[in-house]
Amino acid sequence: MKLIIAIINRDDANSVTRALSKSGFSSTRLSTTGGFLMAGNVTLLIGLEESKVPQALEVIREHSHSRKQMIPATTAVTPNAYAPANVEVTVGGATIFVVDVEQFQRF
Ligand code: 2BA
Repeated sequence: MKLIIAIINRDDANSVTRALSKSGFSSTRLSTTGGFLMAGNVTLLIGLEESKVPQALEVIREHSHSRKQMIPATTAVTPNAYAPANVEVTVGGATIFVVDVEQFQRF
């Protein structure tokens, strides 16, 4: 058994969880915050059989979109006085970890 930990954009969360559910995957949704942008995102926990991992990843991929976001260039990041005030970063689609599950119990 595997556990997919998927960090996705808040704006994609409903669409991803609906599509997962429609495809027969259970998921738990956590409200999380990215350590870099300090902006809200959503982390999904999806427990599933190893053989189903590719299918679940495809569903997540289909419904997660990357976005360009402007962030303030702090002096710590760009000490140059002529540096732009904002810097563009590309966020997502989804950041995925697939980990082994040692035991799965439901009481
Ligand atoms: P944040 O940490 O808020 O990062 C948002 C976006 O900012 C990242 O998008 C990346 O484009 C950029 N970024 C992050 N750290 C940076 C740095 N030190 N310098 C320059 N740019 C940086 P994504 O890579 O798509 O990540 C989206 C969210 O996924 C992250 O939000 C974080 O919550 C999570 N994440 C990404 N990589 C992770 C990792 N290795 N471990 C745990 N969580 C991760």
